[in-house]
Amino acid sequence: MTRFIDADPYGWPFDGDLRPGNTALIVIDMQTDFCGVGGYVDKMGYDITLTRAPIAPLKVLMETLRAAGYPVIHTREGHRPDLSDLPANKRWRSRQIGSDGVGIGDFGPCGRILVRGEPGWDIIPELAPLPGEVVIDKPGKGSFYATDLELVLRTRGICNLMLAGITTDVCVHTTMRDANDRGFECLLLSDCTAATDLGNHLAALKMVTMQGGVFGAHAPSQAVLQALTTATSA
Ligand code: C5J
Repeated sequence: MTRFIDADPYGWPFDGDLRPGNTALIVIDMQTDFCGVGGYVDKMGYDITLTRAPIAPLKVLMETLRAAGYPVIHTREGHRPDLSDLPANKRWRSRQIGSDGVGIGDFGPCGRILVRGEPGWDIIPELAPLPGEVVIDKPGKGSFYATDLELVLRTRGICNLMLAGITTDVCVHTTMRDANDRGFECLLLSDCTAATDLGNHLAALKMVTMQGGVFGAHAPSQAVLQALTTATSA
C-alpha cells in the first residue's frame, strides 16, 4: 500500500512508502534560548512570538506521531562549558548583536547562552523529549555535523525525515539540505517551523519547492494528520 502526504511540490514521500519503520520526526532546537523569555533570541531583540508559533501545532503532531509509532528525535544546539567546541568567529559574531556585547558562552538571563546544561539551553517543557527518545547535541547549525545522527537513522532504517523546529532559515534548512545530500527524503513542516523573520520563513519554504523539490517538499502538519487518519481507516 502506498500513502502520500499532500505536500508542495509533490505528494510526499516520493515513493509513497510512509510508515513508522522508515520515517522519523526530527524536532530541531526547541530550546528556551531560541523561543523562551530571556533566551538568546529574545535577548537579541527578535520577536519570540514568531519562534513560539510552532509550539502548539508541534505538540499535537508529536503526540499523534508517537501514538502511531513514529520515532521522534530531538536536537539541541549548544557548546561545552569550557567552550572548546565554540569557533571564535561564531562567538565574536554573536556578541555584535545588542549593546551589551553579550553573546554565546556569556551569562544572560537564562544562564550562559547556548551552553550545555544551562537553563536556556534546555528544550522547553511543553515539547520535552519522552524517556527513551533520541536527543542529539550539536555544536553547529546542521544536525549532522559532529553528531551521530546519521548513524542513529541508518541503524533504525529511517530514510524519510519530517523536519520541525527552529529556525526555518538556519538550523532547520541546514539540516534539511544536508539530509537531502545524504539521500534522505525530507518534508519540512511549514507550521511547525519558524524563523526570527517571517519573510525568511516564507523564503525558506519557497526554496524547497524549486527544481521539482530541490531539497524535498513542505506541508502543514494538518496534511500529515490527514494522511495518518486516512491510512488508519483505509
Ligand atoms: C540559530 C537555530 N538560528 N537553531 N540556531 O542560531 O536556528
